[in-house]
Amino acid sequence: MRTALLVIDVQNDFCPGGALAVTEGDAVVAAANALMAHFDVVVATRDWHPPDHCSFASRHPDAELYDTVEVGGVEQTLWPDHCVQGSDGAALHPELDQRGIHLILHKGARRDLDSYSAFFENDRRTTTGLAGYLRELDVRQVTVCGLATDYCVLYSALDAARLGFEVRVIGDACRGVDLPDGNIARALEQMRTAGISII
Ligand code: VGL
Ligand code: ZN
Repeated sequence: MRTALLVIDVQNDFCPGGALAVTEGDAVVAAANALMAHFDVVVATRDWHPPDHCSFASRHPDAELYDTVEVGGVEQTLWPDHCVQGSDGAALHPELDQRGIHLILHKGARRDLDSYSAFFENDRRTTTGLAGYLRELDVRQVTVCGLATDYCVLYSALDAARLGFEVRVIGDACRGVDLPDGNIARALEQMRTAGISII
């Protein structure tokens, strides 16, 4: 049985100075680098949106930033334009050690469907293929770190647990958006309730 580290969305746009900056987002880089050597398989994800992605408030002139709207029957929070495919903002943080990464998985690449989780897009049905990749490599235990605790880390960890992996989240190696207020604490509680160890 093998172990995997998921390094979620450690991209410039989620770090200080980025389009959707998470407070201290860049603080996870050193931790992620130090963790990589301890796992058999390392997967990094990149939020990877087309320029007219449905999660961008700029696509919804009648709504406000951070409002929730419905897109094709799926609830969608509206964000600033971020992680546009091929842009500097979408690049992995320059100090993230890419030598340790086996797979870079793009998510959120469909114009009309967002993906917080590394496993399923937000319709909760469209798979990214990651579970199959990990299972084929005999991975049973998945450890999650990265950005943001209350969005992409949360949904990735919950999906991993639901798929039957043993899941751990490294608290020190994650930072969150905390929007709305208290969202990080709620996310940690939700993960614990799902049987995920926050270590
Ligand atoms: C994320 C909001 C929008 C994340 C991605 O990586 O947590 N959050 N897109
Ligand atoms: Zn996004």
